Amino acid sequence: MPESHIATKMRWSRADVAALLALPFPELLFRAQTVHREHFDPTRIQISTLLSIKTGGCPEDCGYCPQAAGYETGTKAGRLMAVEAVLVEARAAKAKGAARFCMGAAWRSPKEHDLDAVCGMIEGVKALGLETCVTLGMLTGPQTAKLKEAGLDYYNHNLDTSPEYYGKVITTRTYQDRLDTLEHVRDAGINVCCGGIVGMGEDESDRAGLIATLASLPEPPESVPINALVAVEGTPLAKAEPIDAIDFVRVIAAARITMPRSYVRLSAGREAMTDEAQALCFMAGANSIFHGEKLLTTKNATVNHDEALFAKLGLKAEQ
Ligand code: SAM
Ligand code: DTB
Ligand code: SF4
Repeated sequence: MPESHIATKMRWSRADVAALLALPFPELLFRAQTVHREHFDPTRIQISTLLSIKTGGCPEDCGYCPQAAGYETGTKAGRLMAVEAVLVEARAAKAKGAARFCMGAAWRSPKEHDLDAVCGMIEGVKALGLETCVTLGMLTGPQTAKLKEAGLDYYNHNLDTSPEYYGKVITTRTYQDRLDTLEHVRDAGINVCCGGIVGMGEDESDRAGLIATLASLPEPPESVPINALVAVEGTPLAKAEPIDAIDFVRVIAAARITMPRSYVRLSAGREAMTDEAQALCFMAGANSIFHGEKLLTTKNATVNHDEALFAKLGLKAEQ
């Protein structure tokens, strides 16, 4: 199995990752912690805040998503927010300790005039001294160039699951579409934020396939969000069996070991997690979270709860 210190130049096969996921838990955690400490201070957590700048009414059919127009989820579709309203939220996020401000839009891909408006938001948020991230759906090469020019730091575009399981969850675009956008983002010199969702009925081999694909991209993503499905009533995945907490920690550990220099974000799903499960995620190498009462449309762990958890675990926000 590949050694961690040369892993950035390494290609990880699905079998390699499956072998990691199957390790005895103490062994897996020890390996993840060893790799984590080679590259990071394990007591520091990167803090990002999310804002939905354009909610609902999305033409895509992602089986997990409350914002897809085709599902009755009670999500109210809105228009793109005004720049000034976004900046009010960004200032509040900064005051609460966020270092990065992530803006999400429920689009298949952005229209040109919408992209121009988002560029204005990026410029405004950057001027506050925050890092910027946006997730807007599929992009062309010229669109990524425009975002780079506006000063965008990160683009979030998730592969979500293994290539094989993808078609069971989404039919309106392909895995290759996702990979193409990721290539445009990388070519434009924007940092890549790319991860997936677990707890969608996939098996362990699909989880291994997702992690192996992420780790074997030409460059691993700088930021790897691992989401536990937030099962929303009205979506096709509303009744999906929740992932076992230990299995979730295993996925975090595998992401850490295979992408040693990346930030691994314990992303959606924290609201439903115990403190103990979150603590294990941090011990397995997770070093980033979304902070704030809301993700895009669903509830996040509360700010008060996070403060208490960080104090209990001796964790500090990375500035
Ligand atoms: N529309 C754009 C796209 O899909 O690329 C950007 C916004 S979309 C909501 C961003 C990501 O949120 C998705 O790729 C998915 O990984 C994650 N996501 C959406 N709904 C989720 C849910 N119910 N639970 C966990 N993650 C979810
Ligand atoms: C990511 O990987 N997770 C975030 C962010 N990137 C955009 C989104 C989570 C969304 C959870 C469901 C919701 O709140 O609508
Ligand atoms: Fe649309 Fe993104 Fe939700 Fe898919 S995940 S339905 S593309 S908002």
